[in-house]
Amino acid sequence: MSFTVNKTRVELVRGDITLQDTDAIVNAANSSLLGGGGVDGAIHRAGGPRILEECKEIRARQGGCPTGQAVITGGGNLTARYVIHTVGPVWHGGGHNEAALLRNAYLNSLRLAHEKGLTSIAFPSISTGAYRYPIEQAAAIAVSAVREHAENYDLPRLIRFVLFSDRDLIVYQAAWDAANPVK
Ligand code: AR6
Repeated sequence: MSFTVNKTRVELVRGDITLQDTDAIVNAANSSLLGGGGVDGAIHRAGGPRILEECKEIRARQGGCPTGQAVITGGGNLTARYVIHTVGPVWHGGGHNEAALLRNAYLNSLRLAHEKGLTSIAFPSISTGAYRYPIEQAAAIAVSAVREHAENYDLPRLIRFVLFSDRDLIVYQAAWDAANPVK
């Protein structure tokens, strides 16, 4: 599925984020920036040790990455030239500012891509794995943050959601449809 918002194409696909040919891929990292499981582990495995070295340099400078913020490194051995590491919230029931923090994770990643002049970026489903954010709610936040960025900025020109399962893809497609009813 793909859609156009202003000058940006938004795509929803099933796939593996480590294989994307976009300028940047986004990592669902943790505040330590030292790696982990899930998509974080897959990106560091596929990208090689250079990415972790850069994460450690950022840690030394700013002491990690707070929830909702984002930092950028090179892409190491990946096809993507950059990895944007963002930290989504852990789900604690919804009363701990989770929605705003998740929205910030998307918007701050897009802001970094815009500042770097990147033309394309791929996102995984942030916070919906180990961090247990209910995917229907997370998808609604993700698609509205992406739409908001695309309405206000011309870069990146391509924003791709890369969902890891058919079910996740269906949930994101439904969220997009719900947020963008056919007029
Ligand atoms: N490509 C695309 N999506 C993937 C891939 C992949 N290769 N691998 C997993 N996913 P998670 P979180 C999906 O747990 O919830 C890490 O340990 C997965 O199916 O990776 O934000 C970090 O270090 C799920 O839908 O991220 C943190 O400690 C989605 O990616 C913590 O997990 C996110 O799942 C972050 O948890």
